Amino acid sequence: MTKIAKDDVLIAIDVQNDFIPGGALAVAGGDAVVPLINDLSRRFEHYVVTQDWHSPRHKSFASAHKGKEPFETATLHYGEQTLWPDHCVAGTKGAEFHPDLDLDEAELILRKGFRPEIDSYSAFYENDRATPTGLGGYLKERRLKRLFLAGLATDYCVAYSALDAVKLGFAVTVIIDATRGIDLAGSMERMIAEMKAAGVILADAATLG
Ligand code: VGL
Ligand code: ZN
Repeated sequence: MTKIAKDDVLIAIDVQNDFIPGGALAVAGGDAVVPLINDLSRRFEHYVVTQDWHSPRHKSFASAHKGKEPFETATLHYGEQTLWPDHCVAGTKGAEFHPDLDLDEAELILRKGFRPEIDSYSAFYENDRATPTGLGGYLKERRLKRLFLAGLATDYCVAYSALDAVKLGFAVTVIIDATRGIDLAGSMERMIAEMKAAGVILADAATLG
């Protein structure tokens, strides 16, 4: 058991309609994380949520690249980028949070990926690995040190956020049964291994009390 402390933070990553079965970039079982996260949100003193929030014709969309299909890659100004189906376009239904996600306890809603030329998997840095979102500063200024991550997708936005958080000096747990992955070309196994190697703790929700 891990005891939840007063200055621990729950961060729910991208629990949005487009990542739920039926959505534009559906993650299998994505809706199963919602009740777990709702329950956790009431047990943590601090609760932050992120929202993937793209401009139409965002450069991470295959549709913005002539002749490209979703899940292929392209070279953008910061390097290689996986191309996705159009998803989480600002102001659309798909970008909204899952209707059952309880946001009453959320103290911050952080949007990311809104710059048309840069994607942002991580809640801390965009995919150029240099542009900060401000979340690291927010948490540090508030002296919050232990982060517990849940949400979608395990192998993209959750994993990139966890790895960046470790680099920023936070103690990081991924609540693994409150996440679901995309699993593109072995990404699930690879990112779980990377998280473990970086010192990220993987724990089930039932072990937090
Ligand atoms: C995500 C791919 C593209 C995620 C967001 O939330 O994991 N993955 N945009
Ligand atoms: Zn996205």
